[in-house]
Amino acid sequence: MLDAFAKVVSQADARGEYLSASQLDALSSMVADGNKRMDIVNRITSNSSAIVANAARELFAEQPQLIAPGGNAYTSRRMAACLRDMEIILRYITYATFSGDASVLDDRCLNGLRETYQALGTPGASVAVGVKKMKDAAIAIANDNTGITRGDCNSLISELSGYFDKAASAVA
Ligand code: PEB
Repeated sequence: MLDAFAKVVSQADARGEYLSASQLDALSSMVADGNKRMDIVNRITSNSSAIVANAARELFAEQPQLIAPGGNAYTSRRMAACLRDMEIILRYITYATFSGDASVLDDRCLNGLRETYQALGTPGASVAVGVKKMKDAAIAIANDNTGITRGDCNSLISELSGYFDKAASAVA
């Protein structure tokens, strides 16, 4: 598990070189945008229950077979497992966003997840739809500039969006 700083250090060390100017520039802009990054993580974290519940509700409205008798989220036990899975994925996305690096998401959440769903008979494509719905909600919350001065969050939003895309394509 790496963060953006440890990643660059390990890459430089593997080549036996000092940190390059472009690496320092990239990290320097990460530091400069640090408050925005923390704000995004904080907003998603404090709205996580609503993000998960709304995404699941929309998923089940679009794919009612999941909650019909025999469906993959039918019975409270499976419904609870499904909501829990979405919560886990969102939580690891907040860790990756905080770290500025996908490795925590990859190593501790996505690695082997497709195979797990195949073994369970859980439809990964439906999980991916749920992740996409969490993405839309999280981006709207992260981008909400009500009551604050609008700054440039484009690169942070595209980084965030990349973590959701990575999670969705890891299971679809
Ligand atoms: C991954 N999910 C499930 C299981 C595991 C995971 C390991 C089996 C063990 C259990 O039931 O607890 N666990 C989860 C995860 C990590 C982890 C992401 C990462 C660290 O440790 N059912 C649906 C939807 C979808 C869903 C499409 C969006 O209809 C999920 C939610 N996951 C789902 C369901 C089960 C499950 C288990 C329903 C239970 C499957 C079953 O027992 O039939």
